[in-house]
Amino acid sequence: MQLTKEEFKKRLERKLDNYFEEDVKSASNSDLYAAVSAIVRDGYTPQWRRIRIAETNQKQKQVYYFSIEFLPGTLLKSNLLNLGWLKTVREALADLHLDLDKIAAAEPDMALGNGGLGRLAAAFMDSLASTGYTGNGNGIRYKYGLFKQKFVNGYQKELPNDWLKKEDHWEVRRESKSVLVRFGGKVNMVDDNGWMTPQYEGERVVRAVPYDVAVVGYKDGLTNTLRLWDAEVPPEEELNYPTITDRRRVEDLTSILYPDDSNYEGRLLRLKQEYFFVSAGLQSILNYYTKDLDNKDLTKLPNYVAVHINDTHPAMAIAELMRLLVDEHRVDWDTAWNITQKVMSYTNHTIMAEAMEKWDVNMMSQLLPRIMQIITEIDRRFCVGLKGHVSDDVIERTRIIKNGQVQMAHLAIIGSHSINGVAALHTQLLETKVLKDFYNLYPDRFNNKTNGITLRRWLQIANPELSDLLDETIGKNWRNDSDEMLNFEKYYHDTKVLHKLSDIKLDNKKKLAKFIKERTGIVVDPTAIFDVQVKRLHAYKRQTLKLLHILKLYQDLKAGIDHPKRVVIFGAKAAPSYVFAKQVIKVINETANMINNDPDVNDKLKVIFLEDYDVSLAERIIPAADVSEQISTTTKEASGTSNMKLMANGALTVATMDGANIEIKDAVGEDNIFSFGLNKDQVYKYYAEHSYHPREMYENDAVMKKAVDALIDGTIPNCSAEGQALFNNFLGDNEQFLVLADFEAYLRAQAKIEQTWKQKRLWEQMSLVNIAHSERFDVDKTIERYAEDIWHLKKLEVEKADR
Ligand code: F58
Repeated sequence: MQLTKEEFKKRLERKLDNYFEEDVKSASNSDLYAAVSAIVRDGYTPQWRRIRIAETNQKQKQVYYFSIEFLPGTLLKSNLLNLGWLKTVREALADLHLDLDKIAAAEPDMALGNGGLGRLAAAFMDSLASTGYTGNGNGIRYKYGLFKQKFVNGYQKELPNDWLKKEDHWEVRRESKSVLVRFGGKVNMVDDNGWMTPQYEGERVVRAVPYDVAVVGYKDGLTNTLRLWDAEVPPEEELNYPTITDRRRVEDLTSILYPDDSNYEGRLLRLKQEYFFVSAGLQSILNYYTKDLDNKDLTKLPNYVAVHINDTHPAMAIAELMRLLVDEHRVDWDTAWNITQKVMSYTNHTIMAEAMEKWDVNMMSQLLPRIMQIITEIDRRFCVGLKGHVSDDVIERTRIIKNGQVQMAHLAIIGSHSINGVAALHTQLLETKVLKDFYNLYPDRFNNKTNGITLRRWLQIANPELSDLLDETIGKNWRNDSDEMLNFEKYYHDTKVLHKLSDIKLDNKKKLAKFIKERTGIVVDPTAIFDVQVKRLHAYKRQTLKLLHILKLYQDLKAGIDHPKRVVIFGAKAAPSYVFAKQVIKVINETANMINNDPDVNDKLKVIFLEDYDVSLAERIIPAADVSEQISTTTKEASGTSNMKLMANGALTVATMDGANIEIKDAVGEDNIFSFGLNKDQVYKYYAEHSYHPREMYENDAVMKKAVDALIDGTIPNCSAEGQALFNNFLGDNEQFLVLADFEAYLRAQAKIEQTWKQKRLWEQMSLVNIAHSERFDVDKTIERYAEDIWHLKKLEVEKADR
């Protein structure tokens, strides 16, 4: 739908008047945000409805992406972009002396995720709609999103993220689509006309109410739905929840997002959350299938429905679908199992053992007695089916229930037709190491789907200047067809384009410098190397290695050894219960404080740890980065996605050959990336032979020793305990992340970065190559592969006028 500037201005005046009795001059940014988002909503609502009707009429297969996290960030600019209105609205507002960026900043981040996994789920939603596939998100409407991070005396403090305090302008409550979810009680199987049927006793019934968020596809795309469930007391059950505490317990179910990447607290609540959104989602799918599509034959379900399990958190979907089919729809077990396997597919996002979910059988039996029975039966049949075909050892290693625990990854694998990793190396490690037994059992189920990013958000929205340069050089069609970005490489020798590229970067760095000044009071030089590491704080991601590099640079500068100017920028949240990660934050903050206030260093080196890294902050930092730090211990980072975003914005990557870094190197070529460090075989050799002795390395390398000693010799003030903790960690023989083993190679890579930085033209050329090849990580390409290989979807045929 076209929108002219004049029409927009008229609508804006009307909305401001109706909603707030304000005009453009008197309205606050928050009022303006509400008014502009209302105009956007009016823009997509009719097509959202028409597309739902088209879906029902065409009865084409749909995917439902089940994820306990979705991390869309803010939606105003992305909805404007996708409607094709961004430029018009920006200009119309400018005519009125208003700034779209300031208005958009009034939108709270929808931070219903921790990191990469949640962000990927949001990118997939955007991409499904943009590529024309009917894809639905299914998740939880957390009242509190990922915590707000504050630094107090250098320590991370967590504050609640009350993102719904101001009403959310995108969600629509759909009470009529509510369903009931049952917890606890006892279950007795009774014979009902020859069908063993569960009878529940003393269970708690919770009402799941969906809030739908429109997912507006780019230009000619669809408008799909992200359905997030809230928990309420069912009106007909009020008497069973007589006290405020009883009611609060129900509301608590969807109160908080677990902020933990390493280990879980409040496990029972987490288990409840998992079952809650899985059961609600599947019930609403079956309601749609049997009622709206009027389909009574459930054996045909896989022709219409694909359910994707994003990591193991929704893996109970397998048992729940079995329950719904067998208990509620009276489908026999074998048929139901066949349907379930065809419907379900599963993505694994990590090989880290501690993140592999396991649930206590007792806990599950109490909370979900019927589900536990069903899982027990799946496990029994799995073992019986394998008996005699493979060794008993293999059966023991692969079965679902072991040592009183339910292994969720095993359930996900056994109940799905497809299992994928998120980068080539990660998938290879799943097949050959972590899930080797399963790969031997079901080789055809395994496949790789390397992650992607939405270039719409990370280039078009976050970096409009670079997007304009692409338009001017290669034409505008890259915005629809990312393959065309490869043509940018033709400008490798074009001095004018290279200069423009560096002007744009400098401009973005100036903006970030201004923001840093506002936020922290620290002045940074925009002509310095902006060296960026943004991701969750985790030992395997090795912010610690960066810290040691900073200490080494500092020591050099103090000793009069010169280096090009550098600003190191961190953004990272630590899980609240992750002690080591929080110690790292404290030491980095104290190191930053020391360096930033040391007149000897002058402004040769600055260290900036920005608080509260989230999608919005990422949009400010990433376009301004020169160097992208991707330095995880090889084999540990499944894929990484900030690596792709930074590359698309022309940052040069310093990388271990881990996750998708390998594919970045393949795309840009060895000369356009700074790769370093142990390879996977060397890492596994250390583990297998227990041959990692970091203390020897430390004793034999004076430079390393000096940097590491800074942690304990009083160099860094106010963090002796934390410094000591890091020191002990680095030198322990069982330090799994091999920080010191990569130290020297990392310094060499950094020295190369400094040399390259001095050759301005070469740097710009490398940057250009990285931008051009980021097309490889366009999420739309990733989605096409999922749609074709895993979900078997066709695009919805919708008249252009109906979109
Ligand atoms: C991330 N996982 C991977 N998990 O670490 C990263 O390499 C990958 O690029 C990304 O997934 C997308 O595939 C991740 O973000 C979580 O945050 C989980 C949240 C719930 C608890 C367990 C960790």
